[in-house]
Amino acid sequence: MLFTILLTLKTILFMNITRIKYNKPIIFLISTLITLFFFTAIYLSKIKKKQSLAFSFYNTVSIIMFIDVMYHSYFNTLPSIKMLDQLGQVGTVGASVLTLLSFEKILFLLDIPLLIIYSKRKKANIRQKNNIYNKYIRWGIPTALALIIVLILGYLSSIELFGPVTNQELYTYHAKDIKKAITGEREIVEGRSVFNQNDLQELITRTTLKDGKHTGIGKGKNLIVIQIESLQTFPIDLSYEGQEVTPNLNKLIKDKGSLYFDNYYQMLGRGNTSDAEFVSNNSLYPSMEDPTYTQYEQNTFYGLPWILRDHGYSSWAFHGYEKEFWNRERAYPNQGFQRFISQEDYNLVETSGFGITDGEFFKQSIDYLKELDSIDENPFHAFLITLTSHNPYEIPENLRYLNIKEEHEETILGNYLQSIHYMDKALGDFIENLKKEGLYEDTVIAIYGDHFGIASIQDDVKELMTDFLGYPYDFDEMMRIPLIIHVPGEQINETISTLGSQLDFLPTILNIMGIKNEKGIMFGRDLLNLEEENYVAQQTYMQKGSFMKGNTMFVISRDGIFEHSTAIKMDSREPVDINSCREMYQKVIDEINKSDFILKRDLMKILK
Ligand code: GP9
Ligand code: MN
Repeated sequence: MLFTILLTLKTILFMNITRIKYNKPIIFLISTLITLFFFTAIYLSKIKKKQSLAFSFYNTVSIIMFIDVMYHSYFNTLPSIKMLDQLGQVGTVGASVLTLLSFEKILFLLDIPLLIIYSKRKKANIRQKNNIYNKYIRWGIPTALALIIVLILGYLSSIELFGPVTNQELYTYHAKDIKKAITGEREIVEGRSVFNQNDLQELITRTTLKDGKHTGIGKGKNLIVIQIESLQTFPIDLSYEGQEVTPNLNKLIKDKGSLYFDNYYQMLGRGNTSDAEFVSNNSLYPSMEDPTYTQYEQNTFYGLPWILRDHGYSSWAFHGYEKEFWNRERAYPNQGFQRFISQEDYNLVETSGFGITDGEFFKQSIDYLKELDSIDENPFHAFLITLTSHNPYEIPENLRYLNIKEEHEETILGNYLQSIHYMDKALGDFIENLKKEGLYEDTVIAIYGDHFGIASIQDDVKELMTDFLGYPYDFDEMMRIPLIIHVPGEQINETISTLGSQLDFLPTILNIMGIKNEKGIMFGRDLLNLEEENYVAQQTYMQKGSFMKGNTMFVISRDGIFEHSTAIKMDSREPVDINSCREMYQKVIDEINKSDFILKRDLMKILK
């Protein structure tokens, strides 16, 4: 009885933390009936170790709830069993995971030690009593409960609420997810309804860039792309207690030859940093099933490294962490990188968090860049991925140059600004070194953030950020990242506020480099020569079907019901009539499905 009561209380807590909004009573009823089903099946049975079994069940469900709420507070969705593959990575991000802990989440586990004692006593009692129930009770009660559950689920199906309810209810969500993992069932229906000859034609037309604004200003130059860990837009040009947080980035943005995209967004699937890389280099949507670098490691691709190589470039990737992480080492050859300079190629003289500091990473990369440059007379492409400004942003004392206000000390915001400031310094030194080594004048430099650093999901963090910024810290501000493209020697300087995302990086940079993508296809658009209004279709944090377009942000409801969704004007935060979003909602789902279809069928193999 005690386990049933406690698990019911935990169900209420679980529903609260995961912010279930619609169909609450029915979700609660299903969870409670399933809990009752398991406990009655155990306690009324003939098995001897009833108490141990009931306790194991209780613990398992408590642990699953705990994992779910932890995951939910970062990703705004429930985890999939398939993520067990990535369990090895939890050790690496352990410090980041700790920042998500809160008292209410610990409650899911807190009672277990006390219950161990209680359970031992109870076991003794049960042995004494050794209740044996007649078979009508033994079988009848659990069967009746199972029947009620099946009837409710059947009824929900008939009123089209099966999906919305089971996407949120603890037991049925995981049961569905496990079934999917076992049967290998995939999200989209493959076939002509998803992708036909017309779609292919439309994509080829989209991919065929026309000459226009700034086309070819970087032609024949080297290209260094720097993907910065957790860099959002809000620290750019931010004065914190009279100190510039990113003086070097600010200077670069103001320099002649710079284009600054200030309405640019992350675009991630299950692979976080590695998806930022994948999407930016390939202009395809990331997978939501597994990290794209793992799921499609063997696929054929025709992204930035390959396209540049077809124009004589040599293309290397640089990252200071273990080469196996995010499956980079195995995925990079098919991405087109000819060499991967990873942790083992650096001297770890100074470390922070994951490993080598950005300062050392950039410094030691210079020699490798010289080697890359000396391969032949042709230009090179280098893709550098930084590391130090990674969650939880606790960098060593001697790398903290920013004076943090007392109230922000040891908060996620204070630590974040500190580590971004450090990264900016390392980056500034790197640019100076490029100049010294004669690698600057002939090189286009593109810099962007991989994804947000501060999540807006947890209420306390959201409040801290809203207070700090003076405007609501919602998904739009959270996922906004800067993109800077700098072409030395050019007289231009512009801030481009066209809406875009990492999906648009490839077409945009190809326009700058004056190179056409003749073999592949791209889902993004050249942000400098866009004729129609662009849109951004997210799948993480905001779920599939959500989008930003113009000034509108449409967020699909977690239960997947269109009518429960919300839409606002991003500038005034005023509500928008969701009916005006229906067409776009369908369109973004179709777009993502098409991209998914291309990955699933490995279509690039045929096209390339
Ligand atoms: C690891 C680094 C961090 O190599 O890129 O990845 P993240 O945890 O941000 O996805
Ligand atoms: Mn990252």
